[in-house]
Amino acid sequence: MAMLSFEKKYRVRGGTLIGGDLFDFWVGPFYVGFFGVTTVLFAALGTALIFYGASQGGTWNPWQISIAPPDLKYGLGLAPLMEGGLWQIITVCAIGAFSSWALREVEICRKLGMGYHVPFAFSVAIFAYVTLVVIRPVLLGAWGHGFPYGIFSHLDWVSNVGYQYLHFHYNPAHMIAVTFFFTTTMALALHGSLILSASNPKKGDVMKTPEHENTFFRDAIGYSIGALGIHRLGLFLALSAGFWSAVCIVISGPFWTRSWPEWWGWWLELPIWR
Ligand code: UQ2
Repeated sequence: MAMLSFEKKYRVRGGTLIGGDLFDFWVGPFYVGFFGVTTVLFAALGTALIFYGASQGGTWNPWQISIAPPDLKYGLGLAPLMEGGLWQIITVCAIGAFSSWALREVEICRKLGMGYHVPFAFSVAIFAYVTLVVIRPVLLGAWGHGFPYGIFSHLDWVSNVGYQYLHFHYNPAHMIAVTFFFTTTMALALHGSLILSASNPKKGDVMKTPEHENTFFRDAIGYSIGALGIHRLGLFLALSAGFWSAVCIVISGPFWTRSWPEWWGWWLELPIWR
């Protein structure tokens, strides 16, 4: 495995969050670390439990395998293993593995003297998942409000919860989240195409410069956000998409129990129409 010369300089001990030198080494290209070990342990246990649950579920069809959360009657208590207990342990393993991975990213950032933007971004994705399987179920008073771990079963869950609010697209936070998802794809399409247009010349030609990139957008729309700016914008758009997704589901139930179209009653009841 080729190692860049600067990597040798940074592949030194220190910068860990916990345990000092414990597991502070590399295996091949991979940094291990305390949180690398906890990631592997949580992921291995969680995966083994998913396979065990699948073996008890009556099908090995990958589309149909599903590990369901407990019945609502168990509230926020522990459920028997085969009645949602497996789902509860798998959820703990998933959160343990995701958080460990984020903290391992933090340790790598510290070793390299970099900003924490990558673990921060990943944390927003973890936050969206935790909102679905912990925060909202706790606010509603039962683990049974979490979603089942299965390919089609989780799609059915999304569809059913959507219809429970009659028309989920009228959820204002869902509207904001969708707008951020679409804007993210537009920003990445603009950025990816701009970079390739400047940096992937025909054979024999030389690469264009960042000045060409700026000039393209100044000529086209009178404004260029800049090479650093587009990445700040992209991070903001993507994190906002995840954040508003979490908001749109956590308000559904805990803070708004009627249909989402009805929420817009405030608009129809404005005194200006009277
Ligand atoms: C840009 C720039 C880049 C880019 C892109 C732009 C040189 C290499 C894509 C253009 C982006 C603009 C004008 C912002 C668009 C706004 C939204 C909300 C999508 O100027 O600098 O760097 O990649």
